[in-house]
This record gives sequence, structure tokens and C-alpha cells, in this order.
Amino acid sequence: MTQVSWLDRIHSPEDLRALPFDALTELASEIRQVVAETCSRNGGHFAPSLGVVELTIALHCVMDTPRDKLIWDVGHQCYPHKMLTGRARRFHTLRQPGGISGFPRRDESPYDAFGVGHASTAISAALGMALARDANGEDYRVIAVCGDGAMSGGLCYEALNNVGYLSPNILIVLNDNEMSIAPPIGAMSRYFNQLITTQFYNRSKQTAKDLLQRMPAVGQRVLNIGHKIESSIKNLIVPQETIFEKMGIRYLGPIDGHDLGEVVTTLRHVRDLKGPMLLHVKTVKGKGYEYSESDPERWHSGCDFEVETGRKMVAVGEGVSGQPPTYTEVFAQTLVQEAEKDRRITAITAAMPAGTGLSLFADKFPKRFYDVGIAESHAVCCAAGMACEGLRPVVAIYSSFLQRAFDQIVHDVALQNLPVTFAIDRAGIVGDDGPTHHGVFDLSYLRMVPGLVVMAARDEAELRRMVVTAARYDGGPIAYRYPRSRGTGATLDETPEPIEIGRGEVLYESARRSGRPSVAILSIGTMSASALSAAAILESKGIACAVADMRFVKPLDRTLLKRLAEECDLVVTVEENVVAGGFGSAVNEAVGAMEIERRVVNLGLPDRWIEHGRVPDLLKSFGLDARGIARHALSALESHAQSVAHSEVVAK
Ligand SMILES: Cc1ncc(C[n+]2csc(CCOP(=O)(O)OP(=O)(O)O)c2C)c(N)n1
Repeated sequence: MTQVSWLDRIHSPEDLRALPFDALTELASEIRQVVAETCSRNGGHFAPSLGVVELTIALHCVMDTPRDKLIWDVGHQCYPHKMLTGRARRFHTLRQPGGISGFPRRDESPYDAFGVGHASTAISAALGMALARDANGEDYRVIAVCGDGAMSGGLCYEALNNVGYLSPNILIVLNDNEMSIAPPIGAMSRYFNQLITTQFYNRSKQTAKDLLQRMPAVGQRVLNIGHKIESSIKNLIVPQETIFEKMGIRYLGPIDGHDLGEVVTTLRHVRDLKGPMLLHVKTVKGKGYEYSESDPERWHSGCDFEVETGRKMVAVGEGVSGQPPTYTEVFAQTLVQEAEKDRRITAITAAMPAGTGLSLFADKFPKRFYDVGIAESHAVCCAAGMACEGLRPVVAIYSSFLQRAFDQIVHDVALQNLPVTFAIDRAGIVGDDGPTHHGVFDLSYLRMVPGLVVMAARDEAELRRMVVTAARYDGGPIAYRYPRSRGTGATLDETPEPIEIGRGEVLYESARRSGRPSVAILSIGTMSASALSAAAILESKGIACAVADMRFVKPLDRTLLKRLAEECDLVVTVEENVVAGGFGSAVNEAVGAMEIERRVVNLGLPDRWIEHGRVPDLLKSFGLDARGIARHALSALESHAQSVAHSEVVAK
């Protein structure tokens, strides 16, 4: 193991800038060592961070952070940045409850100029900061670091369009490792590849000189610095014909992102050039660790591995013998079964073929599978087009990333009542990735869309039925959500039956109810297991219970709801979604419309941001475990009993 020494001396980038250049290579390997050791225990985005170690060192050496604004795209590659900006000593708490976040956060450090977790935001945010700087008459630098994968996201193009037009002083560093999570798909990544592999490395020095001379004021000065710089000028090649040049953004590069000398020198040359610039930096994802270098997709993120051997790394989604399959696996297997019967079914992912399980579909039906890049809005609108022409597209997107495509769901799919299926993975609290990744809004943002059927699976067997239900549904758009976890071990039906649309299911009902206080617990999705356990606790305290998995947030099973609301003293709704506008709200609205005088208690996630942490701990902290549900039900019953007693006294 490397003796950590240089890193120990760095409390801020000031200390980094004071180090001798020769120390930087050793520092880079120390950082890699700490990233590996920490990720092996805590999990995290391993390969992306290893790939930007030298780039991060160089950026903090050359730029005057935090005065200069350094903005990371996605932010999953920020571990070296965190270590160099005063968080090395706390780095072992990465992604731990109460520890430092796996993503940049403005409330964590002044060096985290922009909070992030979703892709393709950096250039827009950087432009905004540059415009604010100019409006305020200030002069700091603004630097966006954006991956080639993130560059498949539409937001980047909207930003580039604006940058090229407004022409502010801004540096975009394209961190091109030729990988998204999976190999990137798309014409743009092909183009980046051409920039790297074709003639540009071999362009004559004269071209660079000519172009530098054309850069106002600074060009001549740079040229005069002399012989030493000439080798690095080679890297400042600016081919006029790049797409960026045509948009008014100077293109520089490509340079080797692991050659510290080259990156530092280049950044020094370009940092005060005027106008918008894109510096193309070639890096290797997973650099410096043989296992991640050879299989960066598998090592994109993960935990529980032995640093020396690379063994034991198991990502969610990978089968482990003896354990139930993940919801993701069950979704993918069932979809493949349905697609075997229905040739109209196509599958779309936004750059997450493995994460969504759709690699399985891609293997079976390569011609019916589409990876559209990190482009959720496009994925949904494209699905709408397919549906117009008779296909039955299934768009599999994580709950939090589907937020990007809200208008496409509303305007392109639902308004035209098109048969698009939304398979919403990672619904609910996801754990260590924290607030950017928790999928806790989808029930709210979907249930208000007219005509959209919204289901939530309580276990993997129900998920199978929901996949089948959606595949055979002819009424318009339909969605089902499921969590990031293994299933419950439910028995999987070989030939799952579709569920009647809008039909909930009673999971438990007390045999004897009369003479006892009673509670109807209405759950949605995975909360059903805790609801059942809560009922057992309540029964042990003499309270009669009914537990129903409502299955559909929309359309709600009003018949079942009416019966249970009429028969029980109290209705408790339970969901792993924000209470605001979610399943409980739907129940409130329905009960109100039925004009039933019934107290309804809504349990769900609060109206505040949920930090990273272990899923069971977080659920417990919000009262969404069995005890919490029972506790809330009991106290609501008590206050109900008091108010009944009070009204009886008043009536007498
Ligand atoms: C809107 C959105 N969709 C999907 C993701 C999931 N995701 C995280 S990183 C990543 C790939 C990013 O690739 P790139 O920008 O090249 O960075 P690299 O991991 O290669 O460093 C994806 C698809 C996300 N973070 N945000």
C-alpha cells in the first residue's frame, strides 16, 4: 500500500499549488489508492473518479478555485475534487449516514460550485454563472467539466447553442473516456472518436501557430514564450471544421488527460483566452486500477470488493445464487417473455442498458432495442412516435431521471393517449446516492396526468403481473414502478395473469371486527409488507385491521376504498413517495368526494430533501416501518376515540 503523504499535506488547493510539480504524480496515485479503499467499503462511483485524477489535480493547480467556478457534470467523478478541497480527512465517510455526499453539493463546500447528480447540466449552469459574472462586473473564470456520455443529453446542446451565440468567457472541458456507463451510443460519440483518432494529433505545428495568432491579444504573447511551450502548442490544435468551431466555440485538443505536464501546461495557456472554448481531454475510465481499466462498465459503481484482487464486487442487478432476483431482473425477464409473443414490443433505455436490465432484451431482440443516450425526454417522445405507428414501446427509466421527461409524458404521450409503457425502476428511496437519485416523486407527478394508468408493484410476482398487464393494455399510456432492490422471494408464476385495471387487493382482514376499534391500512407498492406487519402489531393490541394493496394509484379502486372507509374507524395510507400529491392525496380526494366522514392519515415521505443513508434506516426515520405505521395508527385512533367521546358528551 502506498504511504499516504502528499495528500496529508493538502487542506485546500492552495497547498496543492505549493507542491513541487514532481510530487503531483505521486499525489495522483495516493488519491487513487484512497478512492479504491473507500469505494471497496462504502461503494461509490469508482471508475469515473479514477479517470479524472490528473485532470482534477491540474484544474485545481491552474485555476483559482473556489473563486474560479469549477462545475462537474453528473458529479459522480468528484472524489479527487473532494479530497483536494479540504475533505480528504473525512473522505472515509463517503456516502455514509451523516458523511460526505457522493456528489458535489453547494451546502457541503464552497468548492462545489453547483450541486448535481443528473447528467448534462454543467454547461448550462456554467453559462448562467458566466452571465451573472459579467452582469456583476466580476472577472473570475468559469469551467464546466462534461463527460462524453453526458454530451448525449439534449440539455448540453441547448447550452452550447446559447454559449456559441452569447460568446462569454467560459471553458468547457470535454472529459472523453469513450464510455458513458456503457459504451456511448450516438453520432456525437462517433464524432468525438473521429476527432481523437484521425488526423488531428498529427496536425502541423504551423496550424496551431496560425490559429493562436488569431486569438486576440493573447495569441502573440503565447507564441513569444518560446521553445519550451512549442511542444504543448502541438496540443492546442484548433481544427476549423469542428462542429464547435462552427457554433462559435473554440475547439482545443485533444490532449492526454493523464499526462499531468500536458494538462497543466495546456490549461495555463488557455485559462485567460477570451471567448468560449472547448478543451477535448482524452482520459481512460477506471485509470490506474487494472480491473476497472479493463472493465469500466462493471466498475462504474459498486462496492464490497477486495482492492488487491478486485474480487467480490457485486452490483445491484447482478444475480447471486440463493437470493431472490432483483426487481430489475424480473422486469427484464418478463418483458422478454411478452416480447416473444408480441412483435410490436420495443424497448428503450436512456443510456442504462445494464441498470434497467434491458441488456437482456437487447441480446434477444437487438433490432427492437434502442439505447438513445442520456436523453430521457427524447426517449419518451421517440416512444410516442413509435406508438403512433403501431409499435408498443416500453421506456425503462429510473424514477428520478424520468423527471426530465415530464412534458413528453404529458404532451407527447398522454395527450394523444398513445400506448407507451413506462417501466419506472429505482422508485422510492435508493440509499447511498442520496437526494438526486431518490425516486420519491413519480407517484405525484404521474397521477395528475389525465388518462395515464399508474401501478406500483408490492413484490416481484406482482411486478410480473404488471409487466404483462401493461403489455396487453390497449387503453393508452401505462406506468409501473418498482424499487432498487432484490425481491421478497415471492413465488413467480410461469404464466402471470394480467391484473384488472384499477382493482386493488385485500391482503388481510380481521375475522371479527365488531365491538373493536378498526383500521384500514391502504398501501401501495413495497409498503404492503410493512403494512401487513403493522396490522399484526395492531391486532395484538386488540385493534381490528384490514390491509389492502391498492396496486393502482390511478385509477383508484373506489369500490374497495368506499367499503373499507365505511367499515373502519380510520384509514391509513402508506407509500414510499412524498405525501404531497401522491397516493394518500388520491385517497383523500376520493374519500372527500364520497362524502364519507372518515379520518384519513397519510404516511409517506416528508416535504423535505432526504439525505443518503441505508434504506431501512431512512424508512424507519419517517415512520414507514411496521412499528411506525402501527404507532401512527394507534395515536390517530386514540384521538379519534377522544373526539367521539367529546362529541357524545356535547350531544348529551
Ligand atoms: C439525467 C440522467 N440520466 C442518467 C444518469 C445515469 N448516469 C450516471 S453517470 C452516466 C454516464 C455518464 O457518462 P459520462 O458523462 O461520459 O461520464 P463518465 O462516467 O464516463 O465519467 C449515466 C448515464 C444520470 N446521472 N442522469
